[in-house]
Parts: sequence; C-alpha cells; structure tokens
Amino acid sequence: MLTCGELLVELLEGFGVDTVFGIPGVHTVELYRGLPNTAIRHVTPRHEQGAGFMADGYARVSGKPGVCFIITGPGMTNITTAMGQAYADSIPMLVISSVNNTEQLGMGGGRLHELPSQRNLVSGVAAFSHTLMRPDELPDVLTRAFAVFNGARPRPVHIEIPIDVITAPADHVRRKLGALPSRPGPCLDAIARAAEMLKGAQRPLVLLGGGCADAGAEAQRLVEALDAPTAYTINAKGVLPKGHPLALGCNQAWVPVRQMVLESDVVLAIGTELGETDYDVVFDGNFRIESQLIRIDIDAEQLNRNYPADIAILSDSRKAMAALADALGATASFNAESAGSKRAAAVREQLDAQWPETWNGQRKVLETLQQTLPDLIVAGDSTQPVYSGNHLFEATRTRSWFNSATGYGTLGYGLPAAVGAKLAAPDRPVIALIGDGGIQFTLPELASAVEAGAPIIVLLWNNSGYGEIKRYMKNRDIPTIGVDIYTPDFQGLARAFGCNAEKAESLEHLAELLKTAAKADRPTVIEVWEHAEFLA
Ligand SMILES: Cc1ncc(C[n+]2csc(CCOP(=O)(O)OP(=O)(O)O)c2C)c(N)n1
Ligand SMILES: [Mg+2]
Repeated sequence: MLTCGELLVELLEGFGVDTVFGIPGVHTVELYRGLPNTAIRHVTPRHEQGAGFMADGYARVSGKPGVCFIITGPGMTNITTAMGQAYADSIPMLVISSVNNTEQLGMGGGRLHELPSQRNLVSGVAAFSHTLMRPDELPDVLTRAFAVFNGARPRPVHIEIPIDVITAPADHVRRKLGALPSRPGPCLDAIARAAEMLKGAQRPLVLLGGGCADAGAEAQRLVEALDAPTAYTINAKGVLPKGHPLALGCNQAWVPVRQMVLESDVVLAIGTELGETDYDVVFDGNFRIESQLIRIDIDAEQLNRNYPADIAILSDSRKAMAALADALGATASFNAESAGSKRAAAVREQLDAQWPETWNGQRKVLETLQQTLPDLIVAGDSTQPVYSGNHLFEATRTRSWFNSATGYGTLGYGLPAAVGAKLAAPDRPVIALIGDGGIQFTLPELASAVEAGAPIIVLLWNNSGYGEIKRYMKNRDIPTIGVDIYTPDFQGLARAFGCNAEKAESLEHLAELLKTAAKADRPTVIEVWEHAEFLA
C-alpha cells in the first residue's frame, strides 16, 4: 500500500524538489517513509526557524521554492518568523506540516502539539494555508502551490496534513499534476500608453525591484533605450552589470537619489513594492515621487500601494520590459557618454562624497570580501556592515546579495540562510555576514552546516552588543539599557560545533583567511572585531 505521505514525496520530486529542510517528530515521521525512494535530500536544522531560513536562502539562490517538513504546533510556531521574512520579501517557500487527527481538529482536547487553529496562526504569513482532508486533494493542492511560486507573486504556502490522512491509502489517487501557468504578459494597450508617456519624458528614471531578479537582460535593454538613470532595491542587486553607467545603486534613502527622483518627469517602477526598507530606511518620509508614475507588477494589489500609479501594468516583469523596449523601438546605440549616464554619474559622485565616516571600517571589510572572492554570495543578517553593504556593495549577478535587513527585518537569518544558499550553489563561496547579537539567535545551525556538508564562511561582526540599537538609543538620549550583551567565546563555540574558527588581525590576514575558508571542507567562522585598529 502507498500512503499519502509516500505519494507526497513522489509528487514533490515530480515538481523538481531536490531538498527538504525539517526536524521529524512523531506527527511527521510518516512523511519520511517514502523519502529513500526519491532523490530528495533531507537537511536537518537545529530549530524550525533555521529550517525556514535555510529554505529561504536556498530559494533566493536557486529561484526554486524552499521546502520544509514541520511538526504540528511548536514546529509551526517556530517557523512562522522565517515565513514572515519570506512573505515580506516575496520568496517562494512550501511548508508542509502535520496537524492533529481529523476527528480531533478544533476540539481543544489537549492533544500533543495541539493549537486552537494552526491554520489561523499561519495564514497571516502565507499566500494560502490548506488542510488536506483526503489524499485525493494532494495533486491539486500541490499544483496550486507551485502555481503561486511560478505564475504569481511568490510567497510561502502552507499545507497541513492530519496525521490520519498522512497514513491513509493513496494508491488510487490520480497522479496527474496540473500544468503550471504561463507567466502573465502585459496588456498591449497599456504598454503603448506607457511607451508614449516615456517617449515624451525629458528626465525619466527607473526603479527596479526584486521582481526583476531574473530579467537582467531585459532591464538593461530597457533602461538603455530610455537612457534613464536606474535605482534598484536590495533584492534586485546585480540586475544591471557591475559599473553600468546608468546605475544609481540601492540608494533611494539618500538625498542625491531622492533629489533626482523629485526632478524626474516620469518614474517607471517595476517589480518593486516601493517599500520602506529600500526607499525610506531612514524613516523620515522624505522619499517622494511627485512625477508621473508607471508601475509594472505581477501582483495587482501591489500596483497602487504606497504610491498611486498613472499607468498600472499587471505583468511578469521580464515580459513587460521586453514589450516596452520593443514599443520604444530600442536599438543598441547606447553609450556611456549619454545624457542619462552623465546625470547618473553626477549622482554617484554626490553619493560617494557623503557616506558616513563610521562606514570606513565596514567598507574595508566589504571591499576585501569582493576582491578576494569575486563571485561570492552574501546572506546577511541585520548588522552594521549589512546596512552599509546594502549601499556600498555591488553584486556581480542577482540572487547574490540578500539579507534580513529588508522587509520583516528579523535577526538570526544570515547563518541558516547561508547554509541554504550553499546547498543551492555548492561551487560558489557563500558568506553569512552576521553580528554577535544576530548569530546568538541561530548559532546551533553551525552544527547543521557541518552535518549537511555546507562549508559556508561566517563573517562575524563582533562589537559585543546590539550596536545598531545602542546607537539609536544614544541618538535619542535614551539610556542604553539592554544592548551591551555578554558575548561568549565564539571561536571556542565554533570549534565545538566542528567548524574552523579564526580572528582577522589585518585586512591582508582577512583575505588569507577567506581564501583558505573558501577551500575548506567545513564551515569557517571568521571573527572581525569592529574596534580593531586595522579598521580605524
Ligand atoms: C527578532 C528580532 N529581535 C530584535 C530586533 C531588533 N534589532 C535590530 S538590529 C539589533 C542589533 C543586532 O545586533 P548585532 O547582530 O550584534 O548587530 P550590530 O547592530 O551590533 O551590528 C536588534 C536587537 C530584530 N530586528 N529582530
Ligand atoms: Mg553587535
């Protein structure tokens, strides 16, 4: 007899799933029975939040959904923070959990792992949450989940399966998986109107978001056709080739870019929610769009959020940008001496002249990273060199610089996300850039990294405290309570977890350590002391 649990892993493999992150429990063991019949690899974190962050890092690098197997109740409460981060950043994630037996649902009988309503809890951080009542629903519901990942704005999806349904017979279930939807293209009339508005523009400006991560070629063709200075979000870093003459970086929170936005006559925003952590991370409300605004997004609800559009185009970003470039009659005549390039260069110069001095040490570390390991992936946490790197760091391609300083803004993300990233791209160096506060949220995932054979590099930015919050309190004349935290011997801990551990004593030393770590067969923790002399 084939059970629903066995059918599930067979179908997941059919959808191209090759890795599952999870901690088994008595409620989910039957999801594991069929795993050896598939080629799916199972990775065990040390906490379900780690499972979710790993799945997120895996998804951001591979472009495929990260998949988790999670137990009823505490497993699900543990993973909701990771789902919140993925939800905020539009990351595809499939969370499959157990739930109590069908006849016990909603009864409040005090069963093991029971929540009053698990689905209610999770629904707020998922595109949808479904309770599987019969094995027959499985192909249909999985197809629906993958339709969200492939044809709509990606978000986490939750499917809970009652314990008795996991073990129910499933031989009779029709195995046919539905066709995945083609991605929506733009309405041609709207493209024509947008092209007309853009043709009349004297000072167009383009804003690209994470929705453009897989459309770099189309983005480049379009912005060159428009000769428009182009800012992008952190999740779109790398969308234009490094050093592109029209690129303004991720600097919408800084005055020179804000000024340029105000002086533009048409702004074209694509695949971006125009959200706070990219456009107003200084929280002063002074990013404003006062010109005409064309928005392109795959999510209809997003097209007028934050800034109402004059033209709103519902479409996949790649298809819309290709159509718009065609409508503009794009030719390959762009050159770096264009008017748009000169305007962009002037803004870049102003930006370079105004970076805070407090970033100098962080800049040295970021430059060393980039020079030593040019094709690296950086999974960042919410820590100082991540904030500055969001502005200073230029990625060589998309899906290579991401962090939890965007959107939901949780701590503890960087380390497990790097593990997921490394599993998705084993041949590239992967760095977890994380602070001494953030790493203490998910430190045991070092053990998971060793076990999973994921030789990540953890660059630990140590200032013995919640540095950013301390600074914030000081600036507001608030007593700095709760921010000077005891920091343990991280190198000793890292070694105890089976990792290599070092402390950088100079930039040259850091470069040497990075080179060695990139070739190591196990994770390496490299501690960088914020107040070290070589960073002064
Ligand atoms: C789950 C969670 N709790 C609290 C915070 C608030 N917070 C944001 S940054 C930060 C400090 C983090 O310290 P550390 O990782 O050492 O980085 P540093 O600021 O020192 O560079 C804190 C406490 C948060 N973002 N997420
Ligand atoms: Mg710190």
